[in-house]
Amino acid sequence: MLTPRVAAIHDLSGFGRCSLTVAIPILSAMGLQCCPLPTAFLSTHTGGFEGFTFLDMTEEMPRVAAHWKSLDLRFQAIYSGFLGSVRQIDIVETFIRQFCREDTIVVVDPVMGDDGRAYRTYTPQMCAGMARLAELADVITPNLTEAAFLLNEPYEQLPKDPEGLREIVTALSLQGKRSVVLTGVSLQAGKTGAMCYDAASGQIETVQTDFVAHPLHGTGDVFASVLTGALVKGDTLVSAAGQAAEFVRLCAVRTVEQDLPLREGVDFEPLLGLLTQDSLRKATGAEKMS
Ligand code: PXL
Repeated sequence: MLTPRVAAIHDLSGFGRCSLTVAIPILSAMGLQCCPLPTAFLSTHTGGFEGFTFLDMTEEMPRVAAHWKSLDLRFQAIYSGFLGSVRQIDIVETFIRQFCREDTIVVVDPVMGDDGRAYRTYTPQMCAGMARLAELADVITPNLTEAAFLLNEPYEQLPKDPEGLREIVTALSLQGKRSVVLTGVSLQAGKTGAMCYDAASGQIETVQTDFVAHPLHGTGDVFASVLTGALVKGDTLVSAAGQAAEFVRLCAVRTVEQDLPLREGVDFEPLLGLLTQDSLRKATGAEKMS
């Protein structure tokens, strides 16, 4: 069997472990070929570092897509995240339309912000565009801040109770058209996880693991990368979310135990072997709650 391919459309931040520096090793460890289409090259990510450089790759992206098309490249998944400009939203939309085939899984991580605030380079126009782009997705992976942006509701007013959260994931599914994995959901003290609306079954299930620490940078990217890899390997949405939540928990534990600077991202590299050996798939330890 050919090694499945994932087109990964994210920024490349040289330091700080997020986006492509997370997606490439994780997808590779899971036995998948990651083909990066960088949206920007930054010296570091934008959360917690001053004076970062930012090289916008908008002009280059359609050229890369055109070359890949001329080579008739096919992807089993298209996985997008942090975008560098408003124009990139149209470019990624076109990319999805050009490369999406019957069996292609489109995962849009609508990266826009955290803790109720947009990231520094995200304008309201970009957030509106991100919502449009997310309409093309089979699966979206917003955190609660991004859910508020997608639904155009104030973050502070989002419900925190299980019934209210179920209404949010249902609304985000666009009448069951796409699957939703809402991250940062806690239904129990000391736990955190993700509420999943599976468009294939219409079911809502929540995976929970022990809460470790917040804020940890780049955990959304680690989560979405493991989730994407597991979906490409044929796992169900809930199983994929369970593996992703458990991997993030293990990375968070290592990071906190070593007292590492939080802005440097989670210490995931020593744990990549778990993904290669499929250990998390066999025993995720993630609890399922309906
Ligand atoms: O982890 C999300 C992310 C991705 N890429 C860049 C970021 C952030 C969050 O701050 O700054 C460049």
